[in-house]
Amino acid sequence: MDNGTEDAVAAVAASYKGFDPAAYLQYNYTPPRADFERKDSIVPWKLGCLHRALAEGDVRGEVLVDIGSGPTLWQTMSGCEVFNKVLLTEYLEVNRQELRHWLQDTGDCSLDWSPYLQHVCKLEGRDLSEWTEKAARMRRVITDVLHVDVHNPQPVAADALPKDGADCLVSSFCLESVSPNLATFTRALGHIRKLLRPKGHLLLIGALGESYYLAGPGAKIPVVPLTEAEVCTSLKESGFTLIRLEVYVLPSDMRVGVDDVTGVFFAKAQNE
Ligand code: U87
Repeated sequence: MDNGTEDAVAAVAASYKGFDPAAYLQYNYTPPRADFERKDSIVPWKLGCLHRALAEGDVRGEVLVDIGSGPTLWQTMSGCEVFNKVLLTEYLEVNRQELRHWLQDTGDCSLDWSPYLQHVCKLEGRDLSEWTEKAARMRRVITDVLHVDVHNPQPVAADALPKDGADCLVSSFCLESVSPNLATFTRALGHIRKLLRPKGHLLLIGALGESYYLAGPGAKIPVVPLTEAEVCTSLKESGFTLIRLEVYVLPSDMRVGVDDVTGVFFAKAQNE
């Protein structure tokens, strides 16, 4: 890519210096966006997509990797039951620190994940009280929190993954939130595909029509606005076969002033 693109990538990276994990969790992971009493709230929708995609039985193997985890743990709550080894990855040290606090159970977390764990237990047909067992399983199977940069042709350290690649990748709201334009988004998809074994699955969640979000007071981060059609084309161009794409349209009361997202997509795809 040309210098202009690399400058634009660097400008997005600079905007991440203001990322505030506690504020970010407050904006996106409390009601109304995380209201477990409502089926049309964003978080229950996302958790339902991941649960269903993994319940279909075709996504199997040993190793699951979450790309661009941020300070959040919900993305692997279903996957932790299917895979025996789960790796989280994140670009910012403040977010890796937040994840480690929860994994080490030190008590100083910015968000209580127990309602999330209870909700996923319910999706799995288990008793709510089993959330503590799910938490224990997550702390056992998540073996590392690694650095990642999706703009690097080798996004995570080569020796961190199995030689043939992971069996499954999950990634939520990462690629479009770190890419200045569609070409860089597609290139990043190609980079993460290299972490996946042939025929391995990708479960990708992301924002539609978003041009910015706030990641803390005064931390405005630019986003490449995507359409459903662009997501499908980018997946194909970067070597994935699309199995299914689902779209969620934001109800007006989920537009809470922390971004201008209009919808959310969920894609289940397979490496060629
Ligand atoms: C999450 N996965 O909350 N390479 O889903 C790799 C990088 C790079 C880089 C920065 C975006 C927030 C999306 C987590 C975190 C996702 N982060 C890291 C936000 C935007 C819509 C919306 C959002 C969240 C960076 C929830 C909901 C909605 C962040 C992560 C992106 N608005 N990763 N080069 N640079 N990152 O530190 O942790 O990507 Cl409901 Cl609607």
